[in-house]
Amino acid sequence: MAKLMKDIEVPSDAPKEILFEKHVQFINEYGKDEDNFEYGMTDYLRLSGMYWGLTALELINAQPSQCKDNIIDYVKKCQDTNSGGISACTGHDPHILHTLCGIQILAMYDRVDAIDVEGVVKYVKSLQQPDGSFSGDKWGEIDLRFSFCSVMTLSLLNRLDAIDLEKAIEYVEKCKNFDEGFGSRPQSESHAGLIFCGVGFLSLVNRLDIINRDSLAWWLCERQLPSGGLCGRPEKLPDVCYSWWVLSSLAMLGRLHWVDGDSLKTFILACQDAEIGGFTDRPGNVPDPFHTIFGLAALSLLGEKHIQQVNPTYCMPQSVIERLGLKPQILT
Ligand code: GRG
Repeated sequence: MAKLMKDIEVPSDAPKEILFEKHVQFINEYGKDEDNFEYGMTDYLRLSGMYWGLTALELINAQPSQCKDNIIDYVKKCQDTNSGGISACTGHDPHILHTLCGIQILAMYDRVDAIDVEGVVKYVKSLQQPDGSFSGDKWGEIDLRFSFCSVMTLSLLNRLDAIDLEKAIEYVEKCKNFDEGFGSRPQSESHAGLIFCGVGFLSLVNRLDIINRDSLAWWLCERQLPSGGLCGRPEKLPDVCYSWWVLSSLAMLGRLHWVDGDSLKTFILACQDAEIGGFTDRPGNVPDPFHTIFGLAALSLLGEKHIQQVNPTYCMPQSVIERLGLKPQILT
């Protein structure tokens, strides 16, 4: 009989509990050695990496080894005084992906006041195009991810009034496909990562009514494979990060219970590195902060009691979202 879907085997000796202490050690050690080759090669991810690692620590109630004032100072140094945008690291061009990460870090530590907020607002506004879409930076690439990041940045700053929201919504609606999924641009293939961006955007602007939620929830829960893991689109392998992109979208749509939480949890736990800590994409691979935050955040959505509650729209601790008085739309 033909094999219907690609999948992997979860090894029987893979971790079955959350290795909290190992993860704290892994994140705090990651990227400490500035003379290391990998450190130099990942400059372009620095601020995103900080958001992933610091949020992961916060969710498991641990402290960063770096002093928080230094972290805030670093974000501040990454703000470009001309455009107002924030870059991945000092000396790089600003980009909306890193602008959002910078603001998420500052919001989490209640220190948005440390930077030029009006500069950030001006930057995000400058990225909006006449058709409502957003470019990632001044070089002009358009992607649904950038619509989501722009709107989330402004929402964290309470400045959604700064852009043409109706046009922005119109563009996001054009990225929705016949299967109710979202692609990176109009007519692009539905992909779970972009679905998170589309659903997240609509949750932020209170317009989840645009989606036929059961059709989309069905597409999303069909991403679960016999191993328990979730993939990002049909015929692809499972990857821990989709535990977040798929599960958070289902949570916003009020359909989290449509996946088998027990087998997903087994898959996520199996993706931990028992020696050095951190999560990998699939069992046995090399861990990194990206898969670590999304593994832990997905476990939080699954109700793991020793992990802080995460907000499915912002991927930040629910306590922070409440402190900021934000109320993204979450269907029940
Ligand atoms: C987390 C608050 C928050 C914001 C982030 C930038 C962004 C907003 C979301 C990105 C969503 C996305 C596109 C995720 C997918 C990442 C990924 C693993 C892409 C790999 O693509 P392929 O085609 O993967 O190599 P598959 O699994 O389809 O083979």
